[in-house]
Amino acid sequence: MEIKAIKENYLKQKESVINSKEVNELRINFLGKKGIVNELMSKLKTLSSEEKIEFAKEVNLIKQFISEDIEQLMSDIKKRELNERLAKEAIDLTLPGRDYKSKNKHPLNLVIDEISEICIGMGYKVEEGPEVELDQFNFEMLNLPKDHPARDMQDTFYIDGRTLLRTHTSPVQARVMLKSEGKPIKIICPGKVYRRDDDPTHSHQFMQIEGLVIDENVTLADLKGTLAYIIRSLFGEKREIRFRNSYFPFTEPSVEVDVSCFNCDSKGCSLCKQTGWIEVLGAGMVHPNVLTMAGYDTNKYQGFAFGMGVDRIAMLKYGIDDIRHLYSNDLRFLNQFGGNK
Ligand code: FA5
Repeated sequence: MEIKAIKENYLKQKESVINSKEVNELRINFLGKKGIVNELMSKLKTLSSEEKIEFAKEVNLIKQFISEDIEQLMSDIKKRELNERLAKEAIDLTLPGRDYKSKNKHPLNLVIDEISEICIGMGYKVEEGPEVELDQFNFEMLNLPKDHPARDMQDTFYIDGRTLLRTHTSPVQARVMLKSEGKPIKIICPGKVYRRDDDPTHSHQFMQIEGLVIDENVTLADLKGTLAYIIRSLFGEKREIRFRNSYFPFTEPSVEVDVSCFNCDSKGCSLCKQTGWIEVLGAGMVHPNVLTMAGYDTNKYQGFAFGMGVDRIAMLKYGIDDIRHLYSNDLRFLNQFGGNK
């Protein structure tokens, strides 16, 4: 009789249950350790052994009925709750999208695109390399062994004893030479580089474009003609270039390249510091040690390489007086570059 009352009680309580939290409460109330069904068991000891068997059977039946029913109830309610949530979260496809304006290219990218186009027109391929570089490629394979004093020219940020933020794009030379297995190369490599520098014309992060040509019968005259063509395409047909002696461990001979001042037509002004010339890049003939380390036959092949500072070219081209403008993300500055070259 008591068991029948429990079932009725359960069915009555069930009617008012509306969410999964309340289903759980219902479960605990009837099937929990101290729940109504378990409490029935305490009556066992007052019964005779025959009654016990009959009573236990009925208790088990009601337990089974309630637990199956609660499981079904829980599953129905969860389904309903999920449907309600989905209906609430439905995306309104008629809402207007966010206005995303695609703006001008960054001046550094304008310069990289322009130089890349000029070089691709001369048959160069574009290669890239990692910014987190091994000492092996940034220095060793460029004829700068450990403890070489010329490493001081490019002080950098080390990640560990053998890994660093590359100080120039020249390590891409070494990587491409190894990959090319002794065959001719004609590439440019644009990318970010890092040094421990910080003043109006030197940033700790800046960009370079490397150029490398390896083939038979490559001479300094080819280097000069190539650079004159690039510089005139960038700064105008009237520009002259001049080579000055310089030193890079990975080229021999090495040169700094100046362009005749386009601001004053070489008469002397503040831009060229009254000299008539502006320095734009470093270059030279690839050092035989570099070729040999990368597996090239120096009796057959020679090469030239150059590395230009993209920031410097952008500053000259657009009359930017502080390199830090290029990295400050100030829209008043960036919006002045209308995407024109
Ligand atoms: C080099 O980095 C050589 N790897 C270039 C090279 C390549 C020579 C291949 C020979 C053959 P240098 O340290 O001079 O050279 O840097 C080249 C250019 O990067 C400079 O002319 C300058 O325009 C630019 N540059 C150097 N340091 C900075 C800096 N901190 N901020 C902005 N531009 C810089």
